[in-house]
Amino acid sequence: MISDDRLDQLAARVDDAAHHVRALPQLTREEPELTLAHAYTIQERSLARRYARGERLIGMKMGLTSRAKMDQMGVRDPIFGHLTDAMQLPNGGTLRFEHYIHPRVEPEIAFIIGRELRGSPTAAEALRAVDGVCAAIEVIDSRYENFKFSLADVIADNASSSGFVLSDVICAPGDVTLDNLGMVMRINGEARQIGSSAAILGHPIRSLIMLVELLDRRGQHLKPGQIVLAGAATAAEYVHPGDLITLETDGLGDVELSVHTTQGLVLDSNVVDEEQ
Ligand code: OOG
Ligand code: MG
Repeated sequence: MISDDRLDQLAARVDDAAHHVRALPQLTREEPELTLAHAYTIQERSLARRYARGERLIGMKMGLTSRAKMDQMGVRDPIFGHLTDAMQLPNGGTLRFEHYIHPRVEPEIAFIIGRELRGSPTAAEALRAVDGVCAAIEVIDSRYENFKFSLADVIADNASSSGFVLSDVICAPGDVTLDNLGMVMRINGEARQIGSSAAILGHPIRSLIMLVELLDRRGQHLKPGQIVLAGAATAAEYVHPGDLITLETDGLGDVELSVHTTQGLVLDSNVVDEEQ
């Protein structure tokens, strides 16, 4: 039996790893009995520590919603995580490499929620609750050594959430067909991942529905204004200082992010405190 204090301790451990940019052994090595319910509790408590530092919840993300991602990570079940304002980077902005352990990028579709969404909605109900749809690059950064984890580990680690960039163009849901929307992610001009929105559970709206159902089981729901990332359509790519990442989509906007280091920056916890 894992005690409540122990869950607090594990939440502090994953949060410290993220905050101080240090890789961590998998929690399930020490706690092989960790259940998915425990893992979501650790996730929530690690988020509480971010809120205490002044971060604000602005949305949710789904992960492992495509076969490509499941195969890449060796984990077969969709999961969700929380997005805070500190994770959002401007389109065309810069990712500060020192603030991440081993960042990877992936092409995504994002929904902007217009109306409260709870329970187990139909596709039509889910679409009616969506105000806007846009393209996104998600930056994931597992806090675990070698980017390796089990299902419970990755849930406890807030589904590797660490950054995201939305396109400037936000389409009305009626103006875009999401069943087979092409996406090309380039690094330094070279096409590295080519995919389709169909790879996301057949249609990204299914990912939104699944998120609402998973939240409902924990007595939660989506609120107006929240951003939802539906999960990557393709495998993720590691990025390195100097890289320029672009995402082009058919009908949704384009997204761009560059990766830099800051010469001479000495990383200590104060710097991370100021700049995360
Ligand atoms: C887990 C998060 C997966 C996605 O879009 O599938 C995810 C990971 O791969 O580290 O964000
Ligand atoms: Mg993702």
